[in-house]
Amino acid sequence: MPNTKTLILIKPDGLSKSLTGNILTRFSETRLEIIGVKMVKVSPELAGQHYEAHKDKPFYSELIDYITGKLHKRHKVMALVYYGENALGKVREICGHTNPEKAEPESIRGQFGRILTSGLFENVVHTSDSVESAEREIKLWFEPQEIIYDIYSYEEKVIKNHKILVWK
Ligand code: FUP
Repeated sequence: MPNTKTLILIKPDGLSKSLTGNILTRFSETRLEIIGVKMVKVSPELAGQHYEAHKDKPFYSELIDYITGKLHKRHKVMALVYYGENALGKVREICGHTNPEKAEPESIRGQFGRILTSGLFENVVHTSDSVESAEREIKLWFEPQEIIYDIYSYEEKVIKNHKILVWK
């Protein structure tokens, strides 16, 4: 299996339930490498770009309230990039099905997710679902210098005498 990379978000419900340590332990069993990590206060703009594909869905505005932290009054998300052999597949398996009721009981979403009365899946973690979405999402959440390996090409730009790195 080739090496791949994937974005993981520990969503506001995961943080408010104090699941960070538990979730990271589950991922560490894969022996994959963390190549980027940070806490993010998610803006409505970032949330909208991340969930662009769902903008016409009935649950879209609640989804934005969820990821920006409005729903849990906990305005932060932990974003991580994992890298290694079949990272995408291994991480997806540990996370489980998007719908917590369909997720394997021992998966993160099966253990800790729930469905709100509104129908929204409160599923603790996000993870990329393909090589293409991983690239789009990692470039959305991280700057080139925040990732320890050169996983995608980037270029240097000079803005007001400051050098910055931007994804190509
Ligand atoms: P995933 O790739 O597993 O993050 O799932 P999707 O991109 O399909 O869905 C994004 C988010 O929308 C999920 F995390 C939860 C929410 N969602 C619902 O609440 N109801 C649905 O029927 C589908 C998705």
